[in-house]
Amino acid sequence: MSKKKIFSGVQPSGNLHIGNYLGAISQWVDMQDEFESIFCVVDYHAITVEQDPEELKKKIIEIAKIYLASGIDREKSVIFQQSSIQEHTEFAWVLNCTTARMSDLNKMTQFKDKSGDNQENVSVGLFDYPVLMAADIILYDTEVVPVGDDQLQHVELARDLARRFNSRFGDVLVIPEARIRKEGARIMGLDDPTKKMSKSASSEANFIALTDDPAVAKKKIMKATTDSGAEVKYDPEEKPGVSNLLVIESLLTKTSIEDLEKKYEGKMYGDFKKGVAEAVEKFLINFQEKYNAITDEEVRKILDDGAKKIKPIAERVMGDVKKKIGVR
Ligand code: AQP
Repeated sequence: MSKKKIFSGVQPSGNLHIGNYLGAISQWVDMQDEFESIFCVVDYHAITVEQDPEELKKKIIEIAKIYLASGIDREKSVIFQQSSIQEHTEFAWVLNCTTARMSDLNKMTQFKDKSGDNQENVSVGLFDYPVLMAADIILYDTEVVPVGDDQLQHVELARDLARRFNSRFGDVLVIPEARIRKEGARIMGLDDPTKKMSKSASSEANFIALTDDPAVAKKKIMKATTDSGAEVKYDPEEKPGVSNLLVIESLLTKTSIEDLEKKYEGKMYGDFKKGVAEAVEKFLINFQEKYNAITDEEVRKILDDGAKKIKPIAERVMGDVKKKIGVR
């Protein structure tokens, strides 16, 4: 039996954080044996907000290095850069015209969050981003999309657009579904555990970047907002700060939350944070050792080889789409 196909990606913008790693990338690593895996550096998503061109170029390489240092194996999985395959934007245009509606995009909570009070002045691309994401996914006959839970609404839209296309033009597109982690699907901000950890957060105290100096990261954990009371107990409603730190340590050390609660029984928050900080420090030292061992040249070749390998799938699906809509 052939393996099911997964597709996912990260934008080369801002500093990738342990939320991106625990919610998305580490899940991909665990899935790459069971699935035929495609992982994309989604650079055309990054330009929905202003980017410095030189910085963007560096970030694209950085993201691919992060995939590799996290354990994505180039022999098992394809890694490539979105803009290398023109069918992504071509397909997004077709979906824009044939299946996506203004009412779909008006519902997107991420657009509301990212545009804030400035909706009239943000780029059209930021509004249309979920359609490009749908094109990215559907273009490779993707069946499963492993993401953090902030992307669930966008994957649902991809499902709807594929279904609508099929019902109007005939069955040609595969309908994808999201795969969300049970724990870690939403790592919260260290400075405010009621909101998700975010690369575009206004304060660096919000996140642990994968490129943070381990000593600095340790301090960020020690300063993380905790809750009233003294018990180290997993209770996201009553104790969002403590619960978030428990999830981080649990996933980084592959220890159950229950075992961690036992480890910290009768201990103070200070001891607990020290334990989490040490786990984060150890993880970062190990991760960065692997990251620093990869050269830019190696990464460029991996991205280019990856694009060559999967271009035929994109061409076939886009060819079918063109025939169905009558342009070919
Ligand atoms: N806090 C999080 N917890 C768990 N998963 C998360 N992801 C993002 N934040 C968390 C997941 O990381 C993947 C890549 O995200 P992206 O590059 O598309 O960026 P994003 O979803 O817009 O979130 P970011 O990284 O925090 O950026 P900003 O600040 O721009 O919103 C996705 O699978 C996402 O779910």
